[in-house]
Amino acid sequence: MNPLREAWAQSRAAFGLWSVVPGSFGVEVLARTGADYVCVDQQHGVIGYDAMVPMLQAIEAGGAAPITRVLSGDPYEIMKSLDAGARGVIVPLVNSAADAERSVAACRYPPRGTRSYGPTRASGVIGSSDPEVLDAEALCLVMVETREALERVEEIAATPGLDGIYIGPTDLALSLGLSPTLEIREDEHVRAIERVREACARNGIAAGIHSPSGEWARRHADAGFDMVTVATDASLLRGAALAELAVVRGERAETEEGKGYS
Ligand code: 3PY
Ligand code: MG
Repeated sequence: MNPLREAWAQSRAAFGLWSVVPGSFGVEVLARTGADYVCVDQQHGVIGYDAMVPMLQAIEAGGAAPITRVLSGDPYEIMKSLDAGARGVIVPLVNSAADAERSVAACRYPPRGTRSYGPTRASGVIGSSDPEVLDAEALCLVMVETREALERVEEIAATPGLDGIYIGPTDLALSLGLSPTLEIREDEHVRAIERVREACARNGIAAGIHSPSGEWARRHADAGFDMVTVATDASLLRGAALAELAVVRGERAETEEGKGYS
């Protein structure tokens, strides 16, 4: 069973980690922490397709669900990531129900969708080459992270076959004319995030969100989010390195408050 789906089957929020640093060992370490999922970020991570494949293998071996944020909504990128054994995709910058439908279609074989048949690694990972089983296993999440998407979030959330919406708080803040941050403090940012969560709840799909820390992740889970990314490998490395350097130098550790994106 995929631990991300298992969390949802148990009606609890799934907690995950995010990787922007290439290399299989780092994500294997993350996957062995008991995180429900580890996401390989092909959009903003410094990670290409060839680097991603062994990362998916290491995450699966480490016991977390390997998912990936694809570079774009290009259906061929979505299909290629699923063929490589990603248990799900997160598609950035989806601004309409038509965009969401196209992403869902890329995750499903005909007659349900447009995915081309060739589950090269996926059939081994999932243990079946049956198109219906592969369809049922592939999670499709789209990102709402612009004003345009927010205004149409009720239609996007109603897209048939969509498994969930994942919020990118930083892009959403920028698009709303606010400073780019993962910390949800401004009223307009707070209202926007709640509107997306409610649209997901009304349509019975997962509401996911990116967060900068365990503290923010806890708040999102308490607010009813079903999928919360707790931290990225780069921010964890930087935070731990700064903390230890501060100790050896007898300085106060730099606060991570307001660290913005990563
Ligand atoms: C955002 O905050 O915009 C994201 O895409 C998070 O990675
Ligand atoms: Mg974004």
